[in-house]
Amino acid sequence: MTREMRGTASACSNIALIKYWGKRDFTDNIPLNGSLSMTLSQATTTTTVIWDDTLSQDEIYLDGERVLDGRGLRVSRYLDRIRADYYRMPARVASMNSFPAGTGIASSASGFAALATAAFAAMGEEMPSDTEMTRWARRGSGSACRSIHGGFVEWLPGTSDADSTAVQLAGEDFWDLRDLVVLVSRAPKAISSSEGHKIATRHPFMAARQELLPARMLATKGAVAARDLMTLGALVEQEALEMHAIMMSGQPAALYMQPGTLKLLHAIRAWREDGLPVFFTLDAGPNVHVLCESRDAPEVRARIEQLMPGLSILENRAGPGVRVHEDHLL
Ligand code: 2P0
Repeated sequence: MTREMRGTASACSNIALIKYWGKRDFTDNIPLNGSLSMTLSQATTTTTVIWDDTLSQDEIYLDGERVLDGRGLRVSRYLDRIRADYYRMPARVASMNSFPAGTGIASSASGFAALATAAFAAMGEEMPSDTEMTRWARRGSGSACRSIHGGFVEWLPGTSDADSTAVQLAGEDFWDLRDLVVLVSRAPKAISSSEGHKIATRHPFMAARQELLPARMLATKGAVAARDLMTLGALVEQEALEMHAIMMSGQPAALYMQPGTLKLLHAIRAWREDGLPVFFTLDAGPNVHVLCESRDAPEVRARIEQLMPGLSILENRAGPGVRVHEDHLL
């Protein structure tokens, strides 16, 4: 009897409202603190995995191209961890992003959530629980554990591989919040996220940040539960700027913001003074995530286009969790 050894999954990226920046453990991606995210509907990775014992080594394709560099190695190393517990055979892996690579949208979050899920789906056995899948995704890339779930998600930091998992706080239909990702710059990052985590972990401000975070997390969860954008937005802006303060003052320093980033942050604050409820957050890069209610999204988009003509804007609502399906790439 032949067995289907092929599986495909799609996962959305996510934007952290409370950030993961600094790790307790670098092998299993155990964070220093909990984080909270919104899953992004328009930033999807689809991945197919085929376990195939006729191959002599893994074959990895990203966006249609065979990759033989560090990105492929990272996928193979990850598959080694699954192979250590399950099938010991090579795999053919193909992955496609719905958003262009190098835009600064976190493709490792959607990428490892989709890869982990596709790898297990390809085994043709009963899937591990969602909680177990958040663990598998996290081992690939920390923020990927939050992309297993849709809507609004909390990563409970735990202290070890056993208890660091992500849980859904609210589904994608709970609140029609919008995140307009404004692609301010496509320049490659000078300091990678993995390097950034190391620098942050040894940063002298980190101890103070850890003291502040429990209260901020509680307030942020309360604001999401109440669908209270004014409270949420204030917390989220403070959080984003605090993370960038640590990035900018680290050794070495990471200056992710570009002139366009600051121009937009100032404009968002001015629009708010004008009565438009709009807020920002930032990732480890120059692009701005502009948060607003769905009813204000057309006005916010028009103002961004007027201020900075020609920039791409990716408008997200809260997206779904990872899905297994039959639309295979291979
Ligand atoms: C986050 N970021 O919470 C934070 C905010 C970027 C800024 O998680 O080393 O790619 O793969 O666990 O998940 C980016 O770091 O790091 C990130 P690894 P990851 O979304």
